[in-house]
Amino acid sequence: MFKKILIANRGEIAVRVIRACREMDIATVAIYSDVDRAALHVRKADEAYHIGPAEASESYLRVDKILDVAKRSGAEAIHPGYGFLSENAIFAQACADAGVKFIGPTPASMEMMGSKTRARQEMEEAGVPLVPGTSRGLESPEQAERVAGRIGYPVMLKAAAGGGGKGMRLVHSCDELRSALEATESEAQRSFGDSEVYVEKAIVNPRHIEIQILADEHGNMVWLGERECSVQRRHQKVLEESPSPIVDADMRRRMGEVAVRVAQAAHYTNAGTVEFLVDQQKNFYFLEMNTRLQVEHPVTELITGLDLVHLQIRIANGERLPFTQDELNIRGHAIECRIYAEDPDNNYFPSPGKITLLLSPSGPGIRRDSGMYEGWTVPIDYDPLLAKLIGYGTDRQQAIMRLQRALHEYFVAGIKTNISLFQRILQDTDFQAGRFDTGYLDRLLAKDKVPASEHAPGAAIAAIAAGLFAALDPVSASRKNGSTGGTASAASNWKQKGRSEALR
Ligand code: MV4
Repeated sequence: MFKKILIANRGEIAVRVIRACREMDIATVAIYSDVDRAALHVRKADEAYHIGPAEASESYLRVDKILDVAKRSGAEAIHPGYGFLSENAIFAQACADAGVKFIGPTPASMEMMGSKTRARQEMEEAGVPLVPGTSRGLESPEQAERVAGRIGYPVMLKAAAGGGGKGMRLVHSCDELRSALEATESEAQRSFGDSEVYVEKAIVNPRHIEIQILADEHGNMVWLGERECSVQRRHQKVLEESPSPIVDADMRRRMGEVAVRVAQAAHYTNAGTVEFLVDQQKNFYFLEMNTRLQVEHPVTELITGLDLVHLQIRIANGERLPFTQDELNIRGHAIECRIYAEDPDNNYFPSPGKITLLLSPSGPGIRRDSGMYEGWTVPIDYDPLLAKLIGYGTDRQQAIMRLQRALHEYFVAGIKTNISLFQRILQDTDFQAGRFDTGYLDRLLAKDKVPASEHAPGAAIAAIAAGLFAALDPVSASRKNGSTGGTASAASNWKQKGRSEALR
């Protein structure tokens, strides 16, 4: 087994990997930029190396600096986490060339899945269900019109080098097609340096459901159930759960078998995720494969009882999968909330700054993967994900109740977070009934919007003023409440004191 692993990442995922390494008696090496000197992953690792300024392009994306740290520290393997260099085939190849094991798939698998047209060609060959469309770049507007006419509007134009919602355009009719194609091509050229664009039939109000797979380096592969990821905003997932409320045992097995077929066609190794679009008739279509450990992997860990990071490391070490598909059981229900440093009252704009007070939830059925601590300053330079709060229960109802309780316990002061959004989602009747698709969250947020003309700030200001008065002058407030002092009010005085401290 490896004796030392470098974690080429930051934040909660770096902490997650460090935890697995500690359990496996593997030493850890952290890297950090200027603004991450005091970050949690740096404090938890055995060693830490400064690699440059805040800009990711000069630090967490610098292949040369990271491999230099691997050499200096004697790390034998690199875990890339998610984001940054995790899906970069050039980085994976550079690791191999430097004699450092990349904990993930081969550069060839990553390249195949990096090009969406290449992936479609290979998957078509393997008999994987695809959304009707082209598996090669469009060669002319006339060809685009022919294909779109044949598959029927609406259609989706997509950049071959895109993915995750980048470089996509919905086209409703033939009139829009030419200008949309030109716009998508020039945007693809600007964003990815590759103007290749293909077309697919647009699935209206789809669900986004993905299958976790694991593959060892001896040809063994398993699927680990699905994750329902439809609750998202602007292609940023907000809440994920497993099982999906709409997937039954038969659909799960069929999706799992297709996901394994995808992985086999890609000669895939290590952990990966196969994304599907699911239409209103529950037909599912291959969309793309993510060649990394994903943010939402904990929900799969909770319903399978596996540790995906341990398994990634063992697979990278050349070991065989320690179980077969038949030996796997899915039990219970897990839901993950992504806690972001964002301001719900300002269009979910990033909200960096110092965390002045932090009260964190725990207790039955709660897992928290966090990269923050009290006194730490959240930098503006990276993804605003602070923590993941995952609720687990014997069924969906219990997972929801436990999460609601834990969210109530969560208190983060000094910065804004999206914690209140989850209370809103979890109490929504459509969410509770499992009735949602990828448009759900936008619709929910639109419901909350009150026209400016209907704002009545006077009542809210009066209520806040009364609350402040009661908190800052507890003696007169408690006299008004008819309190006569003694032991009962001694307890409540502590509460009053806490409240007024929190208001300072
Ligand atoms: C689609 C689609 C409808 N039809 N493709 C967005 C992310 C990228 N991976 C693909 N995406 C979509 N592709 C066809 N042919 C709708 C989406 C889509 C979406 C997909 C997954 C999760 C959220 C989404 C939100 C809007 C659109």
